[in-house]
Amino acid sequence: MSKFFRAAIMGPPGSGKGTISKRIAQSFGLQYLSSGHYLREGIAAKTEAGLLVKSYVDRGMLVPDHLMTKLMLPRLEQLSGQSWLLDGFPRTLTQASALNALYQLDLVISLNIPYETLRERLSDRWIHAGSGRVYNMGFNPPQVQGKDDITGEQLIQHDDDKPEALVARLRHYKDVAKPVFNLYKSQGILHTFSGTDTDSIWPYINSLLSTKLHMQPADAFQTQ
Ligand code: G5P
Repeated sequence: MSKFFRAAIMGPPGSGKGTISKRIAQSFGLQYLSSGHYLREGIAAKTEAGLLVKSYVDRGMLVPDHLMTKLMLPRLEQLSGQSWLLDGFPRTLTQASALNALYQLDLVISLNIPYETLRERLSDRWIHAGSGRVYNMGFNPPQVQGKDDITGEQLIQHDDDKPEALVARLRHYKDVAKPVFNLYKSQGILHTFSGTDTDSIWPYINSLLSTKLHMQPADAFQTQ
């Protein structure tokens, strides 16, 4: 195993990748990189690349592989000497192969959540655009309805959480995820967690990571 711990989390839209990644980052001190967050940053900045990305994200389509690798791989380069967790990248076999050529992952977490659960969660999801803080009107509602807890600013819904975009996102996810799972399964690093609620799945993920990280040498998280 490499000196630093490198992991990725995969799952369909609304499966809880973001929620669980934040818990992992907080509990285990990993750097956390979310592809969706970086894409939304580009969209908000209204750069040429951001507008191109928006045309895919709004339709629930995957952003082309060459744009994704260009977005994510340089960020990982900046984190050389640190342990990290990727949320939402890689999503296709091309992305996984590009990542694999540079880094050997230690662990891939896959979240397996029923469709009906995903649909309910996403239709109830609200976001603070500035920070990316995520709320769910049932699971983790804001203190004041429609307002961000920290800034008090108005919450919004993503265009790609609307029903038509959601169905397209789920279909694409299934098609492209299978060969990626096969790759990681063949490397013996894929761990799948199934269930309908994050709080029930979390103790199993927490326990797996505690075991994996405990096996690392004591200096595993020192910088180079
Ligand atoms: P993203 O941003 O990566 P998705 O579509 O993969 O987006 P999403 O929608 O952000 O994933 P998530 O991170 O899996 O979902 O889940 P989450 O945000 O933590 O939880 C979803 C909601 O459920 C939240 O409101 C949360 O509070 C709530 N929740 C969590 N657990 C529970 C629970 O137990 N119970 C209840 N009731 N609620 C719960 O990507 C966006 C787009 O960017 C592009 C694509 O176009 C993609 O569609 N993109 C890429 N394209 C190509 N390649 C890549 N690598 C790409 N990465 C992103």
